[in-house]
Amino acid sequence: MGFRERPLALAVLGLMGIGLIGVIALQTVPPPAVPTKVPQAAATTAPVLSSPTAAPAASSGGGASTTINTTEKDFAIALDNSSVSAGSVTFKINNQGPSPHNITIKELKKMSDTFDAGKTGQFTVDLPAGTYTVICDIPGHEQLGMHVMLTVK
Ligand SMILES: [Cu+2]
Repeated sequence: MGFRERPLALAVLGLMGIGLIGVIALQTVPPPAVPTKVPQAAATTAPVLSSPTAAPAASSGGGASTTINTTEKDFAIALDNSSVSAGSVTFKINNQGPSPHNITIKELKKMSDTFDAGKTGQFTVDLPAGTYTVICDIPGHEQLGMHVMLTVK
């Protein structure tokens, strides 16, 4: 190492020293302050004890009980519900006439009273699952249009 190169070497050493000091200085700078407040999310993310919200429906212990509003006229039958659950089914009959009409479950041969024009009444029958034809049993009325399908499931 020649004499003329020493100042350069010293300079290099000096720069290295400054650099080293700089590195140390950077490493000793305290890290940015970390927020010390307790995260509020902890409370809201705590596991919530789940309670059963969909308790099984209590069994009725028997068949369903269904009401079907039934309108009769010359010559048609209209049911407000043509698909019901098996069990006791009550037809609430409104005869809008002018002829007398009844309600008959054709397949079961079960028949209501016959109601005159303008009269109302009820007919309750136990219906197992199946597909039924609801008619008016008065001769000729089914053929004239008084028939409707009822599904029981
Ligand atoms: Cu009829």
